[in-house]
Amino acid sequence: MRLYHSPTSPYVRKVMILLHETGLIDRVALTPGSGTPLAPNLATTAANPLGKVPCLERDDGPAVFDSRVICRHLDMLHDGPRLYPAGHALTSTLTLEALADGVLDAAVLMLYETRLRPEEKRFAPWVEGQQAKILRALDALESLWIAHLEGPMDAGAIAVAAALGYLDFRYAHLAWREGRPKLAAWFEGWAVRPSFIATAPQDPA
Ligand SMILES: N[C@@H](CCC(=O)N[C@@H](CS)C(=O)NCC(=O)O)C(=O)O
Repeated sequence: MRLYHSPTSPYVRKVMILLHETGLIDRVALTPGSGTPLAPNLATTAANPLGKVPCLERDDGPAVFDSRVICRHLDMLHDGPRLYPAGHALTSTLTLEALADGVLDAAVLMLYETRLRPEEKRFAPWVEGQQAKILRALDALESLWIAHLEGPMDAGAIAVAAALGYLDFRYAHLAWREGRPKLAAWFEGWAVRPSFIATAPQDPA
């Protein structure tokens, strides 16, 4: 399989963590695929019309995207405990993953706003609205999701770890740990996992 990859994409990191945790990492070749809406990566757009990473070319079928679909697909390929559980538990896992991905969506939109949009066209209230989404989601993680996070590892927990790692990487000034001691303590356990260390973002800039 071939994964269109970016060393800084938190969505790619979700997939990479899952590959490490499940032992599938050796079955995937990585191809550089970073692009932006202003400068699409042609290899990535050939595989994924949306031009986004991650995108996974399977050995036996068309390319799959986005990170949620890739993670679910990969979860069918290993012999360990399922990261997307069967039955009613699946709904919680998917909701948690959606919450974490929503943090990433807001954080990446904020980054594009400052990196890609000309300064005179920026609109501060829109950026503040994205940041408010992140802060509300973090508060929900602290107040509603700790018991789930402390249970068996699932794809939702992987997504949360990737999201918190991305906030540390790009938005350390948000100091997300302040006022969220349970989430911070949970994340401490992630920071030492080999899958998390091996996938730490590397900014070429
Ligand atoms: N919902 C997608 C989001 C993927 C995404 O936005 N990736 C960014 C990199 S962090 C990207 O490739 N952006 C290029 C573009 O928007 O053209 C997923 O979960 O995979």
